[in-house]
Amino acid sequence: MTQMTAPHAPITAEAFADEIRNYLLTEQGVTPQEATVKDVYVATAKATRNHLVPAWAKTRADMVKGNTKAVGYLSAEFLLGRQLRNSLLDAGLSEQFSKAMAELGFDANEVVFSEPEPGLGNGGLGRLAACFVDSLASLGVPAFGYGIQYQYGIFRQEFDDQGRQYERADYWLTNENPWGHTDYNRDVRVNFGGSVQEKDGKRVWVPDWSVRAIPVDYLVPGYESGRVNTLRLWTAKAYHEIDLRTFNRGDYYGAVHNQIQAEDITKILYPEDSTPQGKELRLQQQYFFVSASLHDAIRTFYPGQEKPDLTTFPTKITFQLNDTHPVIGIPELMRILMDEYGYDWDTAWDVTTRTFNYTCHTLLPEALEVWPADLIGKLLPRHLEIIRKINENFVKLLSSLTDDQAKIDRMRIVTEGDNQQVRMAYLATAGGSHVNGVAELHSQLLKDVTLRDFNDLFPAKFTNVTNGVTPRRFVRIANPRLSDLITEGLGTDSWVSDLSKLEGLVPLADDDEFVHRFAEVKRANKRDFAAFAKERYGFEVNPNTMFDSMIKRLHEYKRQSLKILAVISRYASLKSGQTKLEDFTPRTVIFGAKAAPGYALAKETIQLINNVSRVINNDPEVEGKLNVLFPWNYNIELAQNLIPATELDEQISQAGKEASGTGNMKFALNGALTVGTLDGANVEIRDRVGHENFFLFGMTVDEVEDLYAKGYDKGMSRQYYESDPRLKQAIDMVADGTFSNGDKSTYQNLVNDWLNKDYFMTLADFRAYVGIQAEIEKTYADEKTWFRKALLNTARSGYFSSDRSIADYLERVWLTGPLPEDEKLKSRED
Ligand code: GPK
Repeated sequence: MTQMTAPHAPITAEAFADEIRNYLLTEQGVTPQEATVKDVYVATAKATRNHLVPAWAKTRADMVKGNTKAVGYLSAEFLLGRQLRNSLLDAGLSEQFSKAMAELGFDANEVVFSEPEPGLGNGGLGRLAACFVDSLASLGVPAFGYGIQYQYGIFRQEFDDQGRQYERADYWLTNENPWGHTDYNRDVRVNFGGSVQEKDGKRVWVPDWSVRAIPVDYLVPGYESGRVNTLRLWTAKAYHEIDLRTFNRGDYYGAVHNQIQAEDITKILYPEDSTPQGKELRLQQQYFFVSASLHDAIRTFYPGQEKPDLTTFPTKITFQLNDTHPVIGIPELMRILMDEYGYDWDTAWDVTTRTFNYTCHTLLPEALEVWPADLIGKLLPRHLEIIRKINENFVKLLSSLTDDQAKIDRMRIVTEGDNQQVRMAYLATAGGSHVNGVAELHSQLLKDVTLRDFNDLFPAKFTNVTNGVTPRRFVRIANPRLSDLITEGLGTDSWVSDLSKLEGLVPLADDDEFVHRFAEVKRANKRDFAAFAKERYGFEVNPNTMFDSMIKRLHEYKRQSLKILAVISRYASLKSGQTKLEDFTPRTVIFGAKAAPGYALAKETIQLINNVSRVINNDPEVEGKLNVLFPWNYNIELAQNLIPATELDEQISQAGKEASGTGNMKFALNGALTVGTLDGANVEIRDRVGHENFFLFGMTVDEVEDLYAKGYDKGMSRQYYESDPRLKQAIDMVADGTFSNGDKSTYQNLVNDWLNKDYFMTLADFRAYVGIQAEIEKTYADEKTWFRKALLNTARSGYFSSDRSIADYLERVWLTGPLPEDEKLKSRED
């Protein structure tokens, strides 16, 4: 990667302060003396954005006039996190910002904190999309992110006095949003409903309602690439907001019915992660943003052309389907090509299959979306016809490839019989060029299990791209102390754009002085976190304890219950004197997790964690030794504060269930050691950081399969409960009311599940987990050894940069690259 400058002439802090004053006055209408922190945030955001706009316009122009195929990343979620620090970094204005705030008399951090966090995603999948657009821009690849600007993002989580989760709406857009530019002049009509009619031998869709899709553009600056891409998030508006005749009759609600129906489409993010509900509004959302995006791409790449040659479309842009959510784009592009531009089926199919690629993010069958054919037919009748024809042709193709009728039946895109279903993962696999999983193990299991039949017949479609995370947000910005130390150790800060350079730190693991300073960074970050936790949550945190974190969505397969049972067991043994207080490594155990609002067992687990925390934290016998924290509303901000302070990271999913994980990468980069199973990207992290620097435990995928074959989930878990006294004691404490003021019914569902089903084998892995924790404590007792291992985790995790993931996609899937350098330099001169 070449070293590039920021996309603008650098300015002084004084000049930047002047620009901010100017925005305050001309747009907010306040003097610096009158301005509040929020005013200053908005003005600073606008001034920063302004510096990026020329490179943004240039990047778009170069993309349209050049010959470099662009990437369209279609995703229902982009979990961005706050924008200010990142935009300042990429605009080369970070230092000017600090000084300008001092000059204006404002606290820089307070200004940063006053930005509401855009939570337009549920978890890993949405955050990955945000990392990927950052890396695309940083590599100089022309790209659009396409998605939805939800008016309400992921819910705000709060806990009631019983420790139960409740959800509040996330009002992130109630104040001025300086980052999003609403482009009313580039709207797109999106149609729904109606029927298909025959006209002059052609099938014609006659929809019965439509919605106006309006783009809201976010700038996606690259780090030192001189490029700024676009994240285009659509918002829905009605064409006719009010029906005056109805209003005049006195029916005020009826008069705005149209508006409500239209605007509901982008009202709220569905909060289910990995277990979507097949709701009609969700299908409306999917079609809405995908249809608008495809039309937008055609308009962008064939400007002003009445009859564009769309057979060249796959040379202009390649679309990545981020999971099954945008897969309706396949029949939509077919429809656009045939019905709007007059191409025949075969040409349309050829173009479509060369345009799309599909990333699968799961192995859980319930996360692979399936839509009732009736529902698609009601909302998108023409698309259902097209899907049926795709299915018919696909079955014909299969028949020419195999005689195995059972296999052909298994592979149908549309199921047969009553209640026909459309399997979106199969549609994506049949209708795109490539299919990839998100870690090596995951991609292998996709080929061997989930999409096995497809791999048998179309092996060339399948590939792997291991996930990655952006080092800008998750190291450079989140962990400035570590960043400075790395830069010092390497003698350059080029690692921020080429993370493989971290490897150069490996020899420093034998330099006691450097390891000591690495440890000092961690300790300072722990003190910072303790202060943050005190201020934000009112928690008392002892920074002289081991920080042990588990942050991720609450899901049975991720096994927060394994962690909490081990904590309970440890607590019990401290109380009974089985573990001597003086032999014990004091720990602060930190959980962060949201549960889908309708996921009962997950919510019960949250309640249990909160009450275990309450009991342990109020027990003077273990004070200063064991502390359990559950900061509510886990989000990007909390991640950025906690990850740099964490020493032990928990990645303890049942083997074969976590597709990749990305938190695991963020922790390793920030010098935490992982305790984990052989699952997802844990496998690759362990191979890279060294097996001796990773705490492995638990069953493997094969062992899990063998245990299912023996009938584990049909009642075998009880044997584990009966035969392990520590496990039995922990579960009994949950059942007997220790964590519910004596009430035995509070955790009844959880206890029942553990003893009778335990599908994800928490009980079967308990012994191994408790065993590895003892080993962890032994290692932690020797500080030098621990931090040497931690440093090696940082040094050897450079591979997990999302820049590397994007480079892999470019080579294996998208078959394109950065805009040419000379084009950029030339265009910057003219
Ligand atoms: C997978 F299927 C899904 C989903 O609906 N949401 C989601 O966040 C996650 N994911 C996987 O669970 C993680 O293992 C993976 O790292 C992440 O997607 C990104 O690929």
